[in-house]
Amino acid sequence: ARPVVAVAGATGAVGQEFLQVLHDLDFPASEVRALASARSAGKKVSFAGCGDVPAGDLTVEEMTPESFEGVDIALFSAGAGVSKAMRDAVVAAGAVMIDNSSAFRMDEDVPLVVPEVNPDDVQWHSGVIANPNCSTIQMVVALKPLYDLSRIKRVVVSTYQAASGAGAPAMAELYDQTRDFLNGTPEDELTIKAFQHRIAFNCIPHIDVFLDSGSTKEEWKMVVETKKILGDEGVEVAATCVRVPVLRCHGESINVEFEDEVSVEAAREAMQAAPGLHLMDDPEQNLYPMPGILAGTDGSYVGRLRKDPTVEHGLAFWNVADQIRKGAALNAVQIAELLLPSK
Ligand code: 2RA
Repeated sequence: ARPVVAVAGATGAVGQEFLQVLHDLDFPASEVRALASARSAGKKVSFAGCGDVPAGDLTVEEMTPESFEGVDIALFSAGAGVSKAMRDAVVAAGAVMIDNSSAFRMDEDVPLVVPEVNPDDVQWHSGVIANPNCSTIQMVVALKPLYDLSRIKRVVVSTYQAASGAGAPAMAELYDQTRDFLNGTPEDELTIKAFQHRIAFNCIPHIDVFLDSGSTKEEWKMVVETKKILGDEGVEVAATCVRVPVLRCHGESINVEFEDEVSVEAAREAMQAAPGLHLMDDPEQNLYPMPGILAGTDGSYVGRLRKDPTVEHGLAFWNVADQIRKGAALNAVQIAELLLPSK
């Protein structure tokens, strides 16, 4: 029978994109339930339909433990607290939770999956599969074909992260604050809520909380999640995560050090053939991925591929992906596709 799918957090930026991706992939659902907090219950969310579910408005239901009766797949993006509160009810109902929050990513019994990288890990789930952090997903899609050429010893990554990572209100704040700033509104009268400082015409080297190590939790996520997804605790990752005034796509500058020599040509060929990866790389034509033009796309995009001569076996490249799609909603629905009975 076709699966019943619940979207938990249906009114948020990622929740809305879950519905869009279910349609875009024509996910073979028999039913789609839109769940959110009591505050949103009764709201209508438009849905273009998928599987047996026709296009039309879905009425948002209040998410309670009982919401998951009869559900097969529960796509979650409602914050770590809600995922933790609902986990037992989802699993008890016999559903599989695919969780976009950071709640369970590093749990021993929870696979952390990017379908292009470690699809087989879904096989050992015990009710919950975690969607990695957006900045990790786009990077490991690019690293996987390289890792298969030669084991990666070390990755240095600097991120240029879009406002969307902090949700729809943060995107609106970037937009409105930029207009206000251009209209001459004094700094102390600008609305500054989504980030620690003004984001318009600014960059903020602070995403999530600071740890004792001096890194932020966002940087820590990129380190530990990359190891788990590649299945190699020996891969060293040094990350610096920065918020930039861009709406939806994250950019990442990535340097990779290998155990053995990897030529640019071999890397280019491997990346060209890799699933989910698109090379946009022709400097003579000013061709490279840019966050301003890749919103709404599904791939992880690579450009500026070149030798890194500062280490024995090094490459460097630039990487862009849409944070809400491949960085969250698309990756989660692709995980759900892995759970479907093979055709
Ligand atoms: C951010 N990666 O960009 C974090 C959470 N989505 O804010």
